[in-house]
Amino acid sequence: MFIFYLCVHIMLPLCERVIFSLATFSKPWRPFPENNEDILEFLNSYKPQNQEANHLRILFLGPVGAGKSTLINSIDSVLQHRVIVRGLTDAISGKSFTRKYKTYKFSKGSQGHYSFVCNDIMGMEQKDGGVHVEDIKLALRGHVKDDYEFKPQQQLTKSDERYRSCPSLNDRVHVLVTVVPAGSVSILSEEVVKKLRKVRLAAREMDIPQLAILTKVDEACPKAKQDPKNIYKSKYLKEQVEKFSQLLGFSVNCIFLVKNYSSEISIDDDTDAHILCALKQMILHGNDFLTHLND
Ligand SMILES: Nc1nc2c(ncn2[C@@H]2O[C@H](COP(=O)(O)OP(=O)(O)OP(=O)(O)O)[C@@H](O)[C@H]2O)c(=O)[nH]1
Ligand SMILES: [Mg+2]
Repeated sequence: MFIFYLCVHIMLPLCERVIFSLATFSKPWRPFPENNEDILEFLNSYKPQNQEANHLRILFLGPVGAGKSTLINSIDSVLQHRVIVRGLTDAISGKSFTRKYKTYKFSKGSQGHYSFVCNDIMGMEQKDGGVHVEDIKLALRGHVKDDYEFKPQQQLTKSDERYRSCPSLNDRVHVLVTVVPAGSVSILSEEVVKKLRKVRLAAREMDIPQLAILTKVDEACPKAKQDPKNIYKSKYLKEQVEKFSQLLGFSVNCIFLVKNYSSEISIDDDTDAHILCALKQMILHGNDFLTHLND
């Protein structure tokens, strides 16, 4: 009896899951991103169309260990054509490894910097742990200065030296990107989903465009690990995108699948392509926001 139960209720669903994670469409359900060089050229020449902004600011947010800091390192790696580890990442802590608010600029060598910056923030945890939702709202409005150390139980107050009273357009966030591991979509805790939803509504009030990145596609899908060209062929990953869309209300065309540079020592074109594709969309959405801000 016990063996029967084990087979029907545990082994069978497990086998189904493994088989499904290997299933692929014959053609990618989203076309493979355009030529990397074209996107790099676009990023190189990008300047915000709004004269009051010197750069476009992207904020990454998401649960602890989702790969936010690694994504920023991956963007830097694509732009510098070698694997870069600037933002510290962690595999084992279970608590947010990133504790301070930090802006990352990306070097163009002798030509200065790209006209977009990325902000890394403490991860979200259940209950009273992780970054405080009110602090994220303050960051969206530009009130949080760099190096502010988040305190999960207490939000940033106006009297704190790291509170910026009069943020300029440059200090504000122009595009918000929610980062979640592809394999964790179905197991996100109710509390983290609630927090993500609260921030999403606050960003909507401010008209800030929002995208989502599902990371760690290599861990979630063996076919994607085998070859990044399979990322948009995987049935399992497509299902995660759809589930995430339903969970938080992102439209499917605002969700991107990415494999970060987490264990590699050199970059490759196909992994770059997915990072570049997502980054270009962040810039386009953020630029629309900046352009129509005074309409
Ligand atoms: N296999 C794989 N591992 C990844 C990927 N992205 C990140 N990681 C690993 O996941 C772990 C956590 O990554 P972090 O970038 O520190 O995650 P985070 O969202 O910044 O986490 P906190 O700062 O703690 O909130 C690290 O060990 C990374 O190397 C990915 O796409 N694939
Ligand atoms: Mg981090």
